[in-house]
Amino acid sequence: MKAGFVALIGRPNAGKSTLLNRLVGEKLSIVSSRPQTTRNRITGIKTTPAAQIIFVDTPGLQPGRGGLGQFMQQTAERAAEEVDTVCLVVDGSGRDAVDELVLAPLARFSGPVFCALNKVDRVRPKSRLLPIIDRWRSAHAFAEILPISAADGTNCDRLLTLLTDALPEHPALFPADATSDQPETFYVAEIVRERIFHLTHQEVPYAVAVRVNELVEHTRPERLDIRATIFVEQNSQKGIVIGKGGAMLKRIGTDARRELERFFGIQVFLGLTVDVRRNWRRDPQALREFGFRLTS
Ligand SMILES: Nc1nc2c(ncn2[C@@H]2O[C@H](COP(=O)(O)OP(=O)(O)OP(=O)(O)O)[C@@H](O)[C@H]2O)c(=O)[nH]1
Ligand SMILES: [Mg+2]
Repeated sequence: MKAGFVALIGRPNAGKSTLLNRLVGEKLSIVSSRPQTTRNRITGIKTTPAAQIIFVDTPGLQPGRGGLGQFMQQTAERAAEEVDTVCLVVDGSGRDAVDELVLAPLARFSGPVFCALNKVDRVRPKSRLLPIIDRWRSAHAFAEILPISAADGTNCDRLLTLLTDALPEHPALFPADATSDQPETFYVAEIVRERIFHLTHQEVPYAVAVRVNELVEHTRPERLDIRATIFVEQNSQKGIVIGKGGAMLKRIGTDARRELERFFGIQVFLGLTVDVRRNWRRDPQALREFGFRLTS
């Protein structure tokens, strides 16, 4: 049996979370078309008869500004220190620069590093990939550089095989049916946040934090009762998240509830309220309260 940890690191928006979901086969990490969607270390566990791989999704590597930005940067850098293998995820459609921000954590890492050139479904003709592969090959001694598409699955099975082969011989670290080690409350907060990323614009999604206040499972009839608060930084943002006559909040709630019902497989009641916490992204106490604290 092989078992171990694989960190997915890379620039914001490269497709790390999409790839984690693809490799695990379940949607565990939220995705949006905007950079800096992921804020925490998120695990996704894939167990096969011969191996258990714990994928670690991370915030995009980016110079961190403010308390939250620094937390995100440190989270990404630390993830690359405490794993067996690193998989660098690059936007292979050409936009990601080959720079120190990405190369420095790789240089510090002593284990094998793979490079997944993602989004190749967007690259035509495929010969356009060759100079990009060359650039990355000369930047670091990767164990392998593989063009993939996390969106359509191209080469993802191959990547899974390569990453599995690189793991140490070890018994499983988690039960065979585990898919992550995040608490349910974290998952719920993330799904609400993802809906806000999809439905609001500009600064609003970045100014949002979601805290689950209550999550109770009822039997007969089976139902999950969830109460959560959406925190924003300013009154104007509160107005946007609530919307005219409460229309936006209702839409966020309905969309999130549908997804949570799919995930948990039971009926869900989701009660959402919106509150202002001024400048929470720079407030150490609020950051702790919203779960942005380094654990190691
Ligand atoms: N065409 C195409 N789009 C992709 C692919 N993988 C991801 N995307 C899209 O790229 C965007 C960013 O994807 P994410 O998975 O959120 O990227 P990320 O690296 O986790 O981003 P951060 O969490 O912000 O660091 C989303 O709109 C995805 O749908 C791919 O293989 N092909
Ligand atoms: Mg992400």
